[in-house]
Order: sequence, then C-alpha cells, then structure tokens
Amino acid sequence: MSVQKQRAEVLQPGRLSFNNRVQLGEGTTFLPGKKDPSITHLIDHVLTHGYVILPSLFPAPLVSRALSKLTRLESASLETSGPASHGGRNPFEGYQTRRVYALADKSRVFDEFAINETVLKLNDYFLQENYLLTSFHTVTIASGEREQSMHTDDGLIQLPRPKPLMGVGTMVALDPFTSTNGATTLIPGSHLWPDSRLPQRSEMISAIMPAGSMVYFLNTVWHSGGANISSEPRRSLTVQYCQPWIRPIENMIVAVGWEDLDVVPKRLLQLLGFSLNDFMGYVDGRAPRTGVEMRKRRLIEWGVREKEKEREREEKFKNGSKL
Ligand SMILES: O=C(O)CCC(=O)C(=O)O
Repeated sequence: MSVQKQRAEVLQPGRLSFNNRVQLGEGTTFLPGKKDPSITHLIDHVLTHGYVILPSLFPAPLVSRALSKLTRLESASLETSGPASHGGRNPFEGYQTRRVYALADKSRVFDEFAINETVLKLNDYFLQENYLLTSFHTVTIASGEREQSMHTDDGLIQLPRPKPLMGVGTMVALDPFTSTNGATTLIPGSHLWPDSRLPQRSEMISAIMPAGSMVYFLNTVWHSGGANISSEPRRSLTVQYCQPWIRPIENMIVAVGWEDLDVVPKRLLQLLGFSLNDFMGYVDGRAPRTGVEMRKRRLIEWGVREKEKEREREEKFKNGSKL
C-alpha cells in the first residue's frame, strides 16, 4: 500500500489531509480551512500579494479609547507598563519605539482588536482550527526613529521554503499611517519567494491607511516598521496569531505550582518553559520567571483585597442583625 493511501486511511473523514495542502509560489504552504464567502475577495488578495489592507475596520470611538489608555500606559512606570514602554532595548524593538506588551493583561479596551470577526474569518481560512494569539502589543514609533530591519515573522523558525505557514501578523493603525510617519512597509508577493531571494528596500511599499485600519499579512511576507521622519509619533498595535500546534502538549507553565519554583531544578525549569528562545516566551517583555513573580505579587494583593471585602461584608451583616 502506498504511503499516501495509508495516510488517507488513517485520517478521519472531513479532517484536513496532507493532500489538501496549497503551495503559494516557492515560499509558503498551508492547509486551507473554512472559506467564508463574504471574504473571498480578501482571501484572494492575500493569496496573490501576501497581505491585505482592511480600511477603517475599527470604529473611531474604540480607537480613541485605545489611544487614551495607551497614553496613560506610556506615561506610567516601567513596572506597570513593561520594560519597553519608554523605548526599545535593541535595534529590533527600536530605541525610539515604545512597546507595551501583554495587552490582554493591561486593559479590556484592547480586546476587540484581537477578536474582530473579519480577521477571525481570514484566520479560519489561513490557519488551522484552534489557532492562538502569539503576540499582542502596541508599537509607537516616535519621531526620528529609523527603519526597522527587514524581517519575516517566522524568521526564528528555521525551516526551508516553501515553508508551512506558522502564523499571520497584523498591524492596526491607531494614528493614520502615512508615507512619512513610519507606516509599516512590506514587499507584496514576497510570500511566494524561495529562500534564495533576499529583500531589497526598494521593493517595499508603505501600508498607508487611515486610523482604525489594519494590514493583515502572512508570516512569510518580508516587512518592517518604517522610518518616522514626521514630527508626530505613529501609534499602532499588532495582533499576531500562530498555528495551534506551536506549543507543548501539556501546558507546563500553568501545570507546575508557582508557590516555590526555587526548589525546582534550574534545568527542569528551563524545560518547562521558564526560559526564552531569543524573544519567544517572554512575559510582558520580561523573562518568564520575572513575570511569574510579578503575577504572584498581584495574586497576593488580590487575595488581601478579597479578604478585606469579605471582612467588611461580615461586619455589615453583624451590624445589620443587631439593628
Ligand atoms: O511597527 C511596524 O510597523 C512593524 C513592526 C514589526 O514588524 C515587528 O516589530 O515585528
């Protein structure tokens, strides 16, 4: 029996098979998922160009609430808003670029940006079921910032092209993205390229779009933050999603008790995921162990507040029953 036939027999009916895999040029392969007819034109644009701009996707009041919160976060302490919130720590983050990581933990204001219906429909087609959020942070490129280095978001996953799609990225414009304020730049069609073709700046276009818009792109697209030669910051946020299988089978970090990680052998801690692979695995822009200690402090503070509330309720009840 041929290997393909054996595979077909093992796979359950209706499940994606290796045979359904689509190859885009020499750059990207993926297993297409559910195709919602209302977004066929968007899907087609991504298949051909590697990206699509979704103009004015988010309403102005939401963008305005996000900007107010961002302003507060960027003026708060590094302890509150994370170590890159006053400026990046390396050329990739950008020394004149402020990033507030872990938006899901910062404010409920940002939630809508991660669960937009159109974006999730695009993900349903390009990613496999149960895909995950892999990055969710703001990117404020201040006046004077230089171009970021050109990269693809799957750069740390060293597999040859044509490469299975590992995820998709998005940039949401909180300010209008213009040709001078550092709009994201990308190379249309670069998701089709083989490894042998390297990007040139001259091939990049700027994702010029009004505030509230989003540019959605495959992980195999070459792109970068633009240089900001204007006098105003370019405020934005990025929401990135990855394939559901980019994670360990057991969720080790939640499974292991955080009470006393000091007794766990260092090597085991590293294997459990309390470690970084380049910038993968960080917690709010910090080492995971630091993140856990921060979370423990917050849980303890929360416990104290809850206890206090309970004591006040009991007190009220006692006083009420005396009346
Ligand atoms: O800020 C941008 O426009 C792009 C940022 C980016 O691609 C990144 O930091 O990975």
